[in-house]
Amino acid sequence: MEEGAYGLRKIIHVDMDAFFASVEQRDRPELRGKPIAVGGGSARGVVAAASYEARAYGVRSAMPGAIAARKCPDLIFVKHRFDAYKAVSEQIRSIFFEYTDLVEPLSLDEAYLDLTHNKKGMKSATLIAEEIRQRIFKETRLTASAGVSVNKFLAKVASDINKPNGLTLIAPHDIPDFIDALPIERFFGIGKVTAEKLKRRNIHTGKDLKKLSKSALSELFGKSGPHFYNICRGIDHREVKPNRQPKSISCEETYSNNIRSQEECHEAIESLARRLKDRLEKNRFKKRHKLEGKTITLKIKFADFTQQTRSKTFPLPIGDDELASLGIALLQQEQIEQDIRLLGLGVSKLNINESDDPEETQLTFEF
Ligand code: DCP
Ligand code: CA
Ligand code: CA
Repeated sequence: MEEGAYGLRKIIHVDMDAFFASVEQRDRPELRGKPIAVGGGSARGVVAAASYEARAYGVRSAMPGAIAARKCPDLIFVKHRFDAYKAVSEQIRSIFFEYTDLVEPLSLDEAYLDLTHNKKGMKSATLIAEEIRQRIFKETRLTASAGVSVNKFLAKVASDINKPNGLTLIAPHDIPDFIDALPIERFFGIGKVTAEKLKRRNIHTGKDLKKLSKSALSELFGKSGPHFYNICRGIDHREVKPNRQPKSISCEETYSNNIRSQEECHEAIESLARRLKDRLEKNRFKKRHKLEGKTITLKIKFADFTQQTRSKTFPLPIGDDELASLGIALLQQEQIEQDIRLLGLGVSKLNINESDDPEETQLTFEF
């Protein structure tokens, strides 16, 4: 890809085709070529995924099963098998990591990759995207679509264009025309409601969107206004952020005056436990998972700079309200002979893999 006003990055977005439905058709040959819906089979259930055969009848994800059945009388409802999807997700992620560490999964079936400096030293992001799609097919017998461009916004829009089993490149010199012609519904982040609002103002394409002033965009999109101002000009500086999961979460404090008494120690640990709880809560909110640890660790640095860590692991995750008392129990485990200059409290063996997928939290309906 050539250099230009858009920057030098090579970003791809890879997304599996009809993900849950394709996994079911792969594993149950009798479902191949048939209209199927994963989920939506129960009285109030909603369709999670529809095979392409079902989509031809207008069946879509998030559609109530009853409506889907009316649209497509031959629709076969299939129960979800989350473990199978998760296994495929891990397979594709390990393929991604062979090319770059800058992999940002958005859900089980899709990710952004920054291939500007890739591990294979390949120049063409398009060739890598094609290679990745072939590897995915070889290893999982499932198809993926990919978009290649200079930033996340364009790569994501591109991956949708030749779906299923397609590859789309939006090269720098094509960007202005591409965006001008792009219907507003195709802009990631413009939902149905906003799209209707825009259309009432006679805004249908990227070209129309570009005519809006910064303040008009901020009125429409709130704090995302500047983002929309940029993306309709093909500019998106957001980095591909690998969401590395923490292995442990801890807090520590070095005391300006060494701690001597048991009381001071208890107070210090209680204060650390409050901070730790705070950090756990913030991470839970950000990452949308339960985030609790099974191991608690107390770190003690003494006046002579020697250091000790004491920990205990439990069969069940530790609740926030137990952090202080467990920390104090670790302190009391062994006689303290010296003044203390630093204390640290942390949890590890985190349960981050149990529900760290946005997909899973997105599943608010029944299957
Ligand atoms: N999913 C879900 N609930 C939704 C949307 C999706 O449970 N409201 C699940 C089922 C999908 C998977 O996530 O198979 C991936 O979602 P996509 O939006 O990528 O849709 P598909 O992969 O099914 O289809 P496409 O080929 O359009 O990407
Ligand atoms: Ca998909
Ligand atoms: Ca997806």
